[in-house]
Amino acid sequence: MPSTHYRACHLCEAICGLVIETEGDSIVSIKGDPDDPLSRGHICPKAVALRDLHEDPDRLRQPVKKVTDADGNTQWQPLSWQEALDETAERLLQTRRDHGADAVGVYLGNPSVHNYGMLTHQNNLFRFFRTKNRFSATSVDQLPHHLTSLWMFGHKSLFPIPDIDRTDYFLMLGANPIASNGSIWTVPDVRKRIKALKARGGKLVVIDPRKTETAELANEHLFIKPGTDALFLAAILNTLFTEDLAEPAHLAAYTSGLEEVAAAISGFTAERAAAHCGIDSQTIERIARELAAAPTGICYGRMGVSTQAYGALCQWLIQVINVATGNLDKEGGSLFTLPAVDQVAAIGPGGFGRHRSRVRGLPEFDRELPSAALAEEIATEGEGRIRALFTGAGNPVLSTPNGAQLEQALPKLDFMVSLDPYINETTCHADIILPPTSPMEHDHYDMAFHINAIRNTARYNLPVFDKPEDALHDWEIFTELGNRVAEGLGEEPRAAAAPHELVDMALQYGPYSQAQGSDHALSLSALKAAPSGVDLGPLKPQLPERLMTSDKHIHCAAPDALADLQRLAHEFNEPGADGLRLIGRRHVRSNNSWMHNFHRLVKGKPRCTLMMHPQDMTAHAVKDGGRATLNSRVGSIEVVVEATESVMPGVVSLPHGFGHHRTGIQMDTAERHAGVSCNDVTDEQYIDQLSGNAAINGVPVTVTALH
Ligand SMILES: Nc1nc2c(c(=O)[nH]1)N[C@H]1C(S)=C(S)[C@@H](COP(=O)(O)OP(=O)(O)OC[C@H]3O[C@@H](n4cnc5c(=O)[nH]c(N)nc54)[C@H](O)[C@@H]3O)O[C@H]1N2
Ligand SMILES: Nc1nc2c(c(=O)[nH]1)N[C@H]1C(S)=C(S)[C@@H](COP(=O)(O)OP(=O)(O)OC[C@H]3O[C@@H](n4cnc5c(=O)[nH]c(N)nc54)[C@H](O)[C@@H]3O)O[C@H]1N2
Ligand code: SF4
Ligand SMILES: [Mo]
Repeated sequence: MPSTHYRACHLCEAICGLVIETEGDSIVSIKGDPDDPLSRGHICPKAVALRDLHEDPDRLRQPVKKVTDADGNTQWQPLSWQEALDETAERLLQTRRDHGADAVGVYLGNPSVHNYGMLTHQNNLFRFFRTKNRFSATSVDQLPHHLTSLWMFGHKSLFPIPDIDRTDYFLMLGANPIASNGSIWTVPDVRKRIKALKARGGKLVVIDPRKTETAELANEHLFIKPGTDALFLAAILNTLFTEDLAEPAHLAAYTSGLEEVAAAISGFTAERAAAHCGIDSQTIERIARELAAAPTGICYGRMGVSTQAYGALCQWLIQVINVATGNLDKEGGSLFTLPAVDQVAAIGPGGFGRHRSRVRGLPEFDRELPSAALAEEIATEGEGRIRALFTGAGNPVLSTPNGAQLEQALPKLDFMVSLDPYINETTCHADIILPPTSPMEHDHYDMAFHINAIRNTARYNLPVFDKPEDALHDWEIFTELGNRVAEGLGEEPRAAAAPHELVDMALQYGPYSQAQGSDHALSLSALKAAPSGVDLGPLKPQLPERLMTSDKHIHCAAPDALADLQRLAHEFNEPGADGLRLIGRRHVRSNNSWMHNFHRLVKGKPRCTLMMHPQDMTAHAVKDGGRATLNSRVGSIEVVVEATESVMPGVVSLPHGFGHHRTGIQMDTAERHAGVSCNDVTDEQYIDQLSGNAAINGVPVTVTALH
């Protein structure tokens, strides 16, 4: 019997609504849901891969344990859930008993934020392991955004969201939403929205070392030398101050510290920036003036300015610019959201530097240490060394800097368990793999990304298929493990409400609840009755009430950021070194490391190429399509070079998430499109020294032709 299901896609931050047709156990079609008030029918090529993921024969359906036979051959042996959970809990407990809580390490990857049961239930297990050694994809990604929000707005998740549909001027740095579909900016169908911005006479300016798909659409694209954005942004801000263009307007009454910032950046002139950025001083000043003159404007930066040596400084400067131009909390500027399940109200604000990593002394953020320090915390002997590791929904061997070093460290563990559907580059090192149900087999409410969305909406969807017998959801695995650990410690297990019950409660007391006097009267049953989602309206100004600082002020003069300006001044006192810099690249048919096992997403021209400017190719004697080694302080990989003028001279670009040639993985299609891992040359020591975030962009590299 054919039937129709509704579901939001959880693969990326755009959270597009989908209509899924099934027939029996099969998915017949996946289409965009025109009635979704946020995505309005938009869909990208990855959505149909949800079917491939569900049907993938390589996706584990049962726990497996690594066993080694007498000849030293390893094999994966199927286990019952009972056996797998008992053994996992016992091994984790044993490590805790013998070596203390810090001996248990945790790494959680990106999909753990897209899977609401993982968010609501992970603490059913982790509350027993109050380890300092927690890591996640945050510190190879958006950590600087959290830090800036904590400093300025009082909460790590209070992100200003670009109001693209109503703006006049959009200055975008280090983001490629046409490929990524937006990040810390849930903006389905961004292409149409950029076109509409231009059609109404608005302007998009893109600052990027590569002329990306987004830059192609922009009114203006400017190449920038990787890692110099902080100079560019400081010069924009300085121009606003020196030319008397800074006008916080409505924000003035509850903004503090702008004068201090103005004084601190007074030496960062456009001339000084121009000497390093590759953008001339007149252009920098012109952009500052245009932004100030526009009735409404946005300054926004993403991965390219977050995962670089001045990530936190860049994100802080961006938000100070939004304040100084009076564009924060204004329609057509950047606004805070008010999601139906409000994370800002529900979770703590976060904190920074309350403890440091054992080996390198890197600061924690929100009780997590920088992932660039994971390998050394496993490999370096001594008290507090990580001896057992739990990974969930992550692939740090491919996704964290110097992944090869981590790969060598993992076998030193006494025990490793991975909560993951695949045997991939990371999980192949585990002793036990616990595979959850497929996304089609559990319900979905997006807990994380409504907070970043350009419109307030809410959507709950039931599972497309029933849960198979003898399968567990991610949240059930956390609960089952937690219960066993509780028993081992002689504690009472917690009664665990299901994720949907928690969401129901949050909705019924949230900002759109009857209890709060909202006409929307949201509850789970209200959302079940509207499977394409409920529209809660456009973003609205909410300051100062929405601020979480104790005095309800925006704090511009963050002491750590002001201090970091010295590092910037110091580094760029000298002319920069000339060598090549490596940057990353995303493609709409890929998603980090785990979308390469689906034929329809990987077919066609190989995408794992090193883009290089023809000028640099001549200088390095490499040819289009030729082979070369890409070398850095930490390693060398063999690459195929692709000639293009879309990268600026001095810059090479390689996508991440490839490198599926490693032995021991069981992902058939990915192995046949293996590529190389960019993170075998990114450097775990090359970080944003302020935040500890990985600097995977702007890495100094050399290229040597192979003939
Ligand atoms: N050089 C370079 N490195 C980068 C980046 C870059 O741009 N350049 N980008 C960085 C960024 S932004 C990020 S977010 C990280 C991502 O880093 P990671 O999160 O570590 O890596 P992913 O490739 O997203 O791996 C996701 C894993 O989750 C599993 N998985 C998928 N869905 C589920 C689920 O529902 N439940 C469970 N239990 N498992 C699931 C997949 O099988 C896969 O093993 O990579 C970072 N690394
Ligand atoms: N198709 C697809 N979509 C995705 C993902 C994916 O892997 N594939 N991953 C998802 C995830 S986890 C994330 S975090 C988001 C990321 O979303 P985005 O940040 O929008 O995507 P990126 O392609 O990483 O864009 C970073 C840009 O920064 C540029 N850049 C590099 N170095 C510098 C620099 O020093 N200065 C400046 N100004 N620019 C620089 C790069 O050329 C690139 O164009 O995408 C999400 N969506
Ligand atoms: S843009 Fe993102 S959320 Fe939308 S269909 Fe593609 S992968 Fe899914
Ligand atoms: Mo990410």
